[in-house]
Amino acid sequence: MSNMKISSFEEYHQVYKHSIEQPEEFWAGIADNFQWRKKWDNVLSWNFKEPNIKWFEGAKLNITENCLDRHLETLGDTPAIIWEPNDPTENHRVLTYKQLHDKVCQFANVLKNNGVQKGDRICIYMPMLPELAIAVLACARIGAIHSVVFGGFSAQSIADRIKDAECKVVITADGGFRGTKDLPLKSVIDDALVQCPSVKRVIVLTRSRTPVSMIKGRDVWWEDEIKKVETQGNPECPAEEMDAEDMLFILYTSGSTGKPKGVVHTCGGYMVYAGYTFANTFQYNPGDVYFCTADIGWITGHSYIVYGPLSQGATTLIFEGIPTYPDAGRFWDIVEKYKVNILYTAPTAIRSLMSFGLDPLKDKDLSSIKVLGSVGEPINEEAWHWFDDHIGYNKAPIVDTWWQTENGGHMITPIAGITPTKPGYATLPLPGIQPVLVDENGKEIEGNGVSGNLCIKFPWPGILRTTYGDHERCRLTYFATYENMYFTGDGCLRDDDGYYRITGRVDDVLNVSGHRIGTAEVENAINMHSSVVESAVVGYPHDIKGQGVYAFVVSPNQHGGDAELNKKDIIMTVQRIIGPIAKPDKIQFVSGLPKTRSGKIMRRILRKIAEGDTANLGDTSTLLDPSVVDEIKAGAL
Ligand code: 7RM
Repeated sequence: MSNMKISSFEEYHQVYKHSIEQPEEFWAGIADNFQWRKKWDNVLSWNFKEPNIKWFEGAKLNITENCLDRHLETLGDTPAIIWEPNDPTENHRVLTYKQLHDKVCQFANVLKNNGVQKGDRICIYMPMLPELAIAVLACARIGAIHSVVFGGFSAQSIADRIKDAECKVVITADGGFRGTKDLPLKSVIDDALVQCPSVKRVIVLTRSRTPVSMIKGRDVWWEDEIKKVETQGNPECPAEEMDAEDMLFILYTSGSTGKPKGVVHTCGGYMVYAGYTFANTFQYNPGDVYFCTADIGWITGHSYIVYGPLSQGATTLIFEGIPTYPDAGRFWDIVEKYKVNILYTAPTAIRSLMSFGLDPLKDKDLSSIKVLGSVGEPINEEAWHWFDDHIGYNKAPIVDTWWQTENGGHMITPIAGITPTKPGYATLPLPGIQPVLVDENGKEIEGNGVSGNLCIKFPWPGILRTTYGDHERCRLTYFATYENMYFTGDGCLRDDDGYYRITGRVDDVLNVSGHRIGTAEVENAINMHSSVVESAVVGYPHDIKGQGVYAFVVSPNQHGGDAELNKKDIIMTVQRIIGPIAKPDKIQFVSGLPKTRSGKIMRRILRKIAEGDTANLGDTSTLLDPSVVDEIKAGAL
C-alpha cells in the first residue's frame, strides 16, 4: 500500500513528470497497489467530447474487499473506526477491521433479505454513526448503488433525489443528535416518501428512541433484520464481483441550475483515486489516528472518512456532533482523548472556533497532531495562521486540499511535509493531474503570474463519469464550456512559483460554510412563497460561513403587511424546500430587480450591493429601468 507514497519533493517532481509523460503506465503502477479479482485489459480510453471516460476496463473487483477483507490478516484487531458520540458522557465505540468486516457482511445480508440486488439504488439518510459507514459499505459489498443524502436536507430535497435515482430502499434512523438538536430523521423520510412510489422498503436504525410511526409492509427495524440474519446463521457475505466501470455511488451536488445533479462515480477508478490521494496527501503511517470532521453526506466524507482511509488500512474517527458542543473545545478534547495524528477540517469550522478566542484551547494537549488539512472553500490567511499557530504549534504541515464532488479526491494540494506550503494556496497538482488556466475564449494561459478559469485537460481515475439519468447535462456542465477540457467552475491564479490559489466560483454557485448551494435553487424555493413575485439570490462575504446568502425579493402583497413576519415565513419556506443549510441570511424587499432589456437579471450589480461596494457599480445604462438600482442601494442591509 505504501508503494504509492511519495517521500521527497524531488521525488514529487520526478513522479509528476512521469505521470504526465506516461499517464497509463503511471496509473497502472498506482492501481497495482490494490486488490483486483482480475486486472484490466486497458488502463484508459477517453474523450471529453461525449464525454466517455473508462479506467481499468475489463478489471474486476469489489471495493469492500480492498477496504476490509485484504486487511484482516494483518490488521484484523486494529481499529478501523473509532466513533465519538455527540454527548461526551456517552460511551465511545471502536470497531476493529474484523468487527467492521463482520458488521458489513451482516448488513449486506439484511439488504439481500430485503430484496436488494446489484444495480439497485439505495438512499441513505442517517446520522454520523458507524452504521452509516456500514450501510454504505454493505451496499458496495453487493453492488447496490448508494445515494447518501446529508442529514441537513429537507423532505422535499430527499424526495427529489430519491425520485431522480428511483431508489428502491431507504436506510435511516429514528432520529439523530447534533449539538443540542434532535434530528427527526424518520419523520422527515415519511414526509418525503409520500412522493416516492419507487421505495418499497425503509430500514430504520434505533438511535434517538424518539417515537416514530412504522408503515406496515414498508418499514422494518435495522435491529430486527440483523436478528433474522443471525438466526439464518451465515455471517459471511461474499463480495459481488464488479466491473471497474460499474457504478459505485451517486452523490447529488448543486450547480448553477435549479436542480441538483447526481454525480456518478464508478468502482475501479474511484477506489484507486480515493486511496492514492489519501495515502499521499496526508502521508498516513500505520498506527496513526486520522480524524476528518466532515459529514459522510458530502464527498469529503465518502472519500476521506470511509473509502480512502479504509482502503489504506487506516484508523478513521467518526464524530457524531458539532465543533461547539458542549463547548468550543470539543475538537481539542477529541484530539487529546484519541491522540489524533491527522486532523482534516474546514475553514468555516476554524473561523467559528477562532471566534471563541484561545480559552477553549487552555490545557488541551494537541501534541499528537502531525498533519492538518483544510477543505471546502478558500482558507483565508488569518484562519490559516491560527490553525498553524494554535493547533499545529507551527510544526504540523497544513494541506489545503482543493477538489470537488466531481473529482472523487484531492486534485491540487500539498503533500504533507513534502510540498512547501504557502497560506491560502492549494499549491501544486498531485501527480497525474494536469490543471490549466484558460481565458474566456478557452485559450490556455501559459506561464506563471497569471489567472484564469481552472480546467483539467487530462482525465484521472476519480473523474465523474456522468450525471445520473442525464448524460447530456454532464457534457454541458463540465465538458462543453471549453473544448477538450473538464471545466471546474472555479477561478484560479498561478503565482510566480507556479503555485495555485483557488479564488472561488465563477458561476452562480455559492459556497456557504463549505456547502455548495446553487443560487437558482434558493430562488426557486423563495419563489414558491405565495407573496413572492420574483427574487434574486447572491453571495456576500460572511465572517464565519465564508459566504452568506443574500436574497433580493419582490413581494408587493405581504400578508398582514408585516415585513418581518414575511421574512421569517420566506426563510421557513427555504428550509422546507431545500433544508436549513440554504436559509437566506439577509432578505431585502425591493420593488423590482435590475434587468437588462432582454429580461436578464444583472447579478453583477446585486453582488456589488450585497458586498457593500456600491461606489462603482459599473455600467448600468443597459438596464431596462436604472432607477431600481438607487432604490436597492438605499435599502441595502
Ligand atoms: C471537496 C468539496 C467544491 C467547490 C470547489 C471550490 C470549493 C473546495 C477548496 C475550495 C478553495 C479549497 N467538494 N473548494 N476546496 N476552494 N480551496 N481547498 O468541497 O463539490 O462540495 O465543492 O468547493 O469552489 O469548486 S464540493
